[in-house]
Amino acid sequence: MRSKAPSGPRVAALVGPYSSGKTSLLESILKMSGAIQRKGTVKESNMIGDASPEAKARQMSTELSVASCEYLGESWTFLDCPGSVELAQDGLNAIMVADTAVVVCEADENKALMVAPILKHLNAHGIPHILFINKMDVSTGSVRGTFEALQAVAPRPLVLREIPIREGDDITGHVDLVSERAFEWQSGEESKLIELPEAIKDDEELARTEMLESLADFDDTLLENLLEDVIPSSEEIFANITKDLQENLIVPVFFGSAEQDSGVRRLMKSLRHDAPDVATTTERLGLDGSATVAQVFKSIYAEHVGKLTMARVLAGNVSDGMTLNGTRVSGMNKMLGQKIDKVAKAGPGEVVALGRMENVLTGQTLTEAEDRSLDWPTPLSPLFSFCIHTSQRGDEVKLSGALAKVAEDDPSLTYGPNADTGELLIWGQGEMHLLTTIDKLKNRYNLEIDHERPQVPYKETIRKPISQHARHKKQSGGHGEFGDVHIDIKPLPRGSGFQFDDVITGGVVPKQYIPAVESGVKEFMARGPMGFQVVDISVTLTDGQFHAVDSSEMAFKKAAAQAMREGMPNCSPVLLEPIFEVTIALPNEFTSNIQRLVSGRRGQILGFDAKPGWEGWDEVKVQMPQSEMHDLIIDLRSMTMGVGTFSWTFDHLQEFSGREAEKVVEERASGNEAA
Ligand SMILES: Nc1nc2c(ncn2[C@@H]2O[C@H](COP(=O)(O)OP(=O)(O)O)[C@@H](O)[C@H]2O)c(=O)[nH]1
Ligand SMILES: [Mg+2]
Repeated sequence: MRSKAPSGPRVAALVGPYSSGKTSLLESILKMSGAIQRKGTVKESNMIGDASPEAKARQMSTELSVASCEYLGESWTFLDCPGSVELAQDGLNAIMVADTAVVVCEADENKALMVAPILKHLNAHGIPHILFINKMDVSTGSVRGTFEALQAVAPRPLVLREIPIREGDDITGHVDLVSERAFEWQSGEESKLIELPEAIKDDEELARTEMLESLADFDDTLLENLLEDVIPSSEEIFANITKDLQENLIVPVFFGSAEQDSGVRRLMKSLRHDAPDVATTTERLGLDGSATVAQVFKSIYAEHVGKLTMARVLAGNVSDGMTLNGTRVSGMNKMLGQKIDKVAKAGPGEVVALGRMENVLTGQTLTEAEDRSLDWPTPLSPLFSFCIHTSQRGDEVKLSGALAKVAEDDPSLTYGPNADTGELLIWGQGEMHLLTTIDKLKNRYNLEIDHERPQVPYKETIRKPISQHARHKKQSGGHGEFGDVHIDIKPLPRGSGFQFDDVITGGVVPKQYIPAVESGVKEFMARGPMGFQVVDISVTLTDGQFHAVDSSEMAFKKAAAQAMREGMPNCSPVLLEPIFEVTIALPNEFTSNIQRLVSGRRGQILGFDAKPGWEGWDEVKVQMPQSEMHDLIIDLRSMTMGVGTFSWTFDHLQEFSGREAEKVVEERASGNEAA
């Protein structure tokens, strides 16, 4: 039953945790549709979606891949999103242009939490989605248990569409709860219609009632019927499911095995009947739909081809030679994994790769004339960093060019020099994300990159004031050098920076030399007695002497630096370390464990609250030294099944003493000797 035919090709994003079987599901679909002849396996590393050298090296998807096919005369494009939390950005972007998302997960109650973040994101953007519980051929977990565990973390009501038929521990087929027809799975083939097994009739009835009750929450007629014990027709139920999915009211749940091709046809049929089309999606995105509009969801720099801009046409037609956002479209392609086919024109619903749109960025909306921008997710905040450098001298310029391109491909990657340490830093979502990035720089730009843990930009200050006298005097043949200064060095409150003034009267230090005194002081402050930049002090020039012939700016500068060098060690110098304010987001069942994580890293909890819009999640506000944050995300993830995350800002500098601080100073000193 279908109320109206879908307009144009449809797009489904395959999302879900790492290794749940998204790429395998894509292969199964492509094979079923005839788009590919044979399935590769992840181990063979010739999966349609995992062809880049970085993906092959890791035997996992490291980037979004795009594949199109025809199924029963209708056109589909699948966006296979990498599942790793560290590579989540591509998926968050891809769901924005999809009509539906298929959330692939495993039949394991204990892993349900890993599905929570993507469900929250889909719900937040109102994107219709279906759940596919995969790996039923090997899983020991129950469909029912998994369903309940998923419901506990899902913002929308889940509706189980089928129940399993079991033989011992194995699942051999399913019963469709709408049509009440039973099917036996045949590996690689279409399932066989069988008699509904007597043994599961009761279960089936119970599950069906439950499904109908869920649907009745969104339909008054259905509710009335149920209350009066009127059994609705299959047509009526199907129509309800279609409407409820399209309006993102419910999440239908299917199960199967991507590897055995079981339940995949069932899933495709459901997509075919229930997934919204591009017109519905265009409406959801708030477009009126007459002029040409295409949304860019990914940019790829590919060897030999240059830059490819992946866009979905939402309205109108995009054709080769057309000018979009001021740039001429030069070459249009459709993609099947690595295979690229040239096309001249693409209509509403289609996904195309546009050539040489150099100035167009991921997230931009392409139009011919008007300036438009659709709702687009903000890039994930940086969580982990490395300091990088090229091993080849002279490659620095090449590196910054390559980084610009890689970062354009991947908005969750940022880079730039650290103002305090001068190191070139790359920031991303975790160690694997950054190592993949370094691989890309090597594989695609031929750059050999070394990486290490970034330095912490410690500073230092003083706790005691002092008055210091210094005289710089040199007699060397003709002109000598003479400068004599008295300075007061005083500590200032945190965050004051540096102040310089003078109380010179009677010209004991001539006016023209006073700025030289200040610059001598400043020069010294770049590296205090502990080896770090000095902050939060004031220096006052109180007295001095000059010589009519031998005094010069240079002489006074040297005298001032000498006064600092001699005086500062007696001012009770102390190290300052940067303290960040960190907001940790995590499922509230883990909140009580945060104390241990935070206190183990010299941090302090400021408070916690429910995370707005994320039911069941907390936000914990914490202050923590920057030096303890390098691998915070690693521990946080291992404590929260990979889903915890945080954001941070610099808060203040704080005195740092004791054994740990001494070690920092020692390391700094020995590092200098080596340099
Ligand atoms: N037994 C079984 N293994 C599966 C199934 N689907 C995927 N796998 C395996 O699970 C692993 C991860 O699959 P993959 O498709 O790469 O997961 P992705 O990270 O979600 O793309 C691979 O070793 C697959 O062979 C399935 O239905 N049954
Ligand atoms: Mg994959």
